[in-house]
Amino acid sequence: MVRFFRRKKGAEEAPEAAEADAPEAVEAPEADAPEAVEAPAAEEVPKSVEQAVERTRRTWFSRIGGMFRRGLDDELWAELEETLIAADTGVETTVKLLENLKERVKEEGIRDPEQAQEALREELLSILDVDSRLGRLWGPASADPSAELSERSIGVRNADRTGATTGLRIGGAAQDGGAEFPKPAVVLVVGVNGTGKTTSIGKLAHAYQQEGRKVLLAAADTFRAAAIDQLKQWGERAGVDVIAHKQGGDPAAVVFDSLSAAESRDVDVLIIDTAGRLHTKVNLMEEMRKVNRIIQRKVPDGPHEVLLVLDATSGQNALHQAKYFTEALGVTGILLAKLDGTAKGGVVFAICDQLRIPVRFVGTGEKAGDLANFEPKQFVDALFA
Ligand SMILES: Nc1nc2c(ncn2[C@@H]2O[C@H](COP(=O)(O)OP(=O)(O)OP(=O)(O)O)[C@@H](O)[C@H]2O)c(=O)[nH]1
Ligand SMILES: [Mg+2]
Repeated sequence: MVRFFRRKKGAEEAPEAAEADAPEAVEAPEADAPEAVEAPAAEEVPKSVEQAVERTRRTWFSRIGGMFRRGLDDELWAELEETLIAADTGVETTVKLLENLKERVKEEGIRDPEQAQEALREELLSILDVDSRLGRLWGPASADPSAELSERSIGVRNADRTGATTGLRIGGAAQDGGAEFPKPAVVLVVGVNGTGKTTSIGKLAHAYQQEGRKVLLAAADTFRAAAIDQLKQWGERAGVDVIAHKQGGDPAAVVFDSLSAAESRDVDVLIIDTAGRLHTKVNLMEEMRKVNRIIQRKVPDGPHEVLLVLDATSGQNALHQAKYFTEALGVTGILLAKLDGTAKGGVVFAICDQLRIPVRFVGTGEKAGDLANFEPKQFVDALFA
């Protein structure tokens, strides 16, 4: 699937002064003044998921067909195990997967290599089938009536969310009228340092902006001045405002200000960037919980999504990080960044199997358009293409 981006609408707003109701003992937010900036390289063709998993396919999965053709014996199972683990599928997940597969081959009396390989694809797909209705923005837009019911019960829209211009399903596409899109929708983005949080926020901001949603970004990663500048740059490129304080400021105060600004500026989507590490005396999880509390004080049903950004190139480490964030913060979705940068895309199976949290997006490059929804079938097909 190749998606094209159109040039963004030239609807940049004059920045406003920061809100007056900031808590005391907080520095006045800096004026965040995106000037008229050139549109991002919007005509570039974004990298597709197929391109992003090409290395994983070529390095590992392309061998699998040959293995099956040599016969369904112990050697096959051993080779498969080795290959899947090498592709970062994780020992636990791989062992479970192969046990299920062997059992199926036995029970169904499968002798045909092609049929056996098809069974492997099905088993891989079933691992990715995380039936999760977590979060308010990115849940499945299913035609299944039972899904419709449970979605309604937690207040999630069940409309077609395909973006009008980006092709991304990011919730509340303009053509839906957005009746049940929470306003402002609050997305809290978390993850350890360097995973791709700020870049991914830039991509999401760009996508929402393309759909005609008014976006505001909050620079609650106050750990490094460069982090604030980086978010501002993405804000400029996407043509959206950024609320920022100075380096070393209280992240919760930035969040507080951004929530006030979101209200007064009639913002549709507020996306909050957070630090992946802090000065040693502050516990990162405590800080994140505090940010969460501030959000809930102003937006009782928020944050509507807690997006954990994982780095696909960090393999099984990504999983350890994920566990620690999900336990502390109630993560509702995962964005797997840098899928294009690894030959070990099998990590997606380990993540889905072990966390049972939906992977909503994958990062396929460093550009604004290099973001795709994660579609299990498309992903497995790309691995075996
Ligand atoms: N190839 C590729 N690179 C990416 C992707 N997403 C992010 N990056 C790169 O990864 C690096 C780190 O990204 P950041 O967005 O700064 O990561 P971060 O999590 O905000 O980092 P900290 O603010 O230090 O915690 C940058 O060089 C990005 O360009 C992706 O999907 N593909
Ligand atoms: Mg960052």
